[in-house]
Amino acid sequence: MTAIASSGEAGPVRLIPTAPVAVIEIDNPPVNATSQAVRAGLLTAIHEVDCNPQIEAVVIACAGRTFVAGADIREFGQLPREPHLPDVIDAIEACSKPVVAAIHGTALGGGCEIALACHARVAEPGASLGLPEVKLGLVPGAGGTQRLPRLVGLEAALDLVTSGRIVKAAEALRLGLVDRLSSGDLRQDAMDFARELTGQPLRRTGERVVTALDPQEASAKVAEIRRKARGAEAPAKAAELVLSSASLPLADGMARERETFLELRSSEQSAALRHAFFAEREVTRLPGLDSVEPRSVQKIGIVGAGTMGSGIAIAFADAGFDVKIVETSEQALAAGQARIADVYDKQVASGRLTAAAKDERLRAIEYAVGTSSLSDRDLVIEAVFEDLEVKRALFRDLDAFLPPGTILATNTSYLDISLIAAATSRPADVVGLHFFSPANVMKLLEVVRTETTADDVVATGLSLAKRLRKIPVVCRVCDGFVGNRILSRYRQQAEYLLEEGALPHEVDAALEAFGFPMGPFAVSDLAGLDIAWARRKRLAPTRDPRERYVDIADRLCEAGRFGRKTGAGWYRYEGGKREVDPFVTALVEEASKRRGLTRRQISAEEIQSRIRAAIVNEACKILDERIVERPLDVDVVMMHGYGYPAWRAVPCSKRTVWDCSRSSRR
Ligand code: 3H9
Repeated sequence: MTAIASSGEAGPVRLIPTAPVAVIEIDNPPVNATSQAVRAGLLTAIHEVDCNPQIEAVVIACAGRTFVAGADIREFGQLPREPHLPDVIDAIEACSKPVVAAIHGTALGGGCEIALACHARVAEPGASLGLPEVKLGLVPGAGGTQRLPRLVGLEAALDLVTSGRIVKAAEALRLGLVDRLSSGDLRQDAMDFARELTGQPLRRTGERVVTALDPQEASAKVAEIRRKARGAEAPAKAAELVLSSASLPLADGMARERETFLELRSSEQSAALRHAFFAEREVTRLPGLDSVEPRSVQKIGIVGAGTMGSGIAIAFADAGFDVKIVETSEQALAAGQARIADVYDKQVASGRLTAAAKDERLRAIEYAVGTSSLSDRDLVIEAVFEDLEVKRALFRDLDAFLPPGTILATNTSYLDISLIAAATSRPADVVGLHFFSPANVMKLLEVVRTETTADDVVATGLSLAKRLRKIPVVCRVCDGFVGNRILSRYRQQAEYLLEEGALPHEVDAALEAFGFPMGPFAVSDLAGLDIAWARRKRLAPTRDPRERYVDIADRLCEAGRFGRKTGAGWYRYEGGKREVDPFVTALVEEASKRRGLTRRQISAEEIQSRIRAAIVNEACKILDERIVERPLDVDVVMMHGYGYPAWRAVPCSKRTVWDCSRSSRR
């Protein structure tokens, strides 16, 4: 087998001209993105296939861990350079000989679009495919909105393109997105398929016809997609393009798609989402920790089987760890066990988990009364009552019998971890692992280091996060760490707005329109008002009397309104539906009177900019105090812990800081 280079010997694409079926191999680590060199190489290789009479068919395959994972996102800030991907992809589809895609890893964005233009697709069973461009504030820009519906129909294409959902090979096969799954040797299977296709009419996706949706149904779908996007503009634009595939010839549909892609590529929303994409990856690399080996951790001990402890146990069991959870009594243990079983039962009922997988996860979790059975654990994490002395006593107890090197982690949300570490003889082995509720769902993990935490313990926190498929942010100790500290300022500002004239539903509506999934008062009702109330009562004696303190939440709690679980909080819930409650309106108006404030109409814009300014202000203080190393750490916390809309310029981006300082001068 001879290999000739298509774009210079060192190029990322080479044609392996085996006869009668050749292979075009893309080798552009880490993810075979379609950089300019890849596009140029592909175009040359396809021309060579067309011209070489000995080649009857060709397979496009990739070296390394994945098929093409998309266009090179790093090039998006620059002027587009020829050859453009749509032209390369058109050339693939127009090839006079069968072209088969051999897909392993992920075929995403431009990679999926290459596969769509091939005349057939074979995928490894573990492969996945999708058009995630909307997650970058874009629409597919190389035919995805036009060819996908031609292959899988409008309904499925609308779902995939507007959500950016990635499908596994089995679903792709069911949808018609791939033709075959490989039985073992992917390249050989693809070559065999290509050979079968020689001499037959070419299966060009772009020549297929799309059945249109009923116009009313189509516009209802676009309206629903726009509503769900809560201000992000790409999904609805993608939907319109997909729908146009039923009426426009391929070339016209592609031209419209390209125009929209280029317009969105230079939008602020896409710039913000690209910042988020790279921030999520950069956040896992902490300066100074690159060469530090994490400790080996497989056996996890969890103290406390309440809501947090149970969620943490599920997160570890889901990631294949060996978990042991302990409680102080059989009764508390049984309650925890029931809570865990209930989460898995719901997952099975909704089809997200098979019964066999549930049994396997349940088997991974052991239950015991008392801490002494934790002596074989590599890491023990406490999720007990939020009280410093309770936690210090527990760590003193654990320190007495756990072998040297066992990591002691605390899931505290606010307490000073240095004081907890000081209760042990191994402060270097103590770290905060702050999960967010529900711990098995939320992506964010704050890894909190004290002045004495060893580097390899911090590195272990980062590596655990990766195994748990969470996004870690390393920070130092302060009240509430990054997320809860910012949240308390955000809540405080929301309460000031109540005293000055807004009502809870107006604040919530303004922030939901800004892009948060829920406003702060609706979130409080969901989480329950009682825990924060208990904390406020604990802190009351040390609160600065000069601080502006809004007591509406205290009065709600005094009235027994702890949120959804009691049927009332900031709202009332009849039949589970959130409703504005005149009782709360009266309480808010009384609070304004007590403060001596004349209530005024506050616009949604003012609500949004004041809340945003409160967030940015606290973020700047956090950076100033070196609680985190970089602005992107704060951005990641806000996006993944608090639903800050990533398509907005995130809190620490230059754009947001500038906007906030401008609006505060108005
Ligand atoms: C598109 O295709 C537009 C087209 O429709 C039209 C064009 C005209 N570009 O995530 P990882 C880097 S839009 C550049 O840690 P994993 C990433 O930054 C694109 N770089 O690995 C990281 O670098 P570093 C549509 C990229 O195994 C390294 O690769 N495609 C790109 O956890 C490893 O990444 C997407 O949106 C890229 N496209 O996950 C897919 N992708 O080591 C985006 C990755 O320096 N990518 N890098 O930090 C992903 O979803 C994941 O990276 C993937 C691998 C699932 C592929």
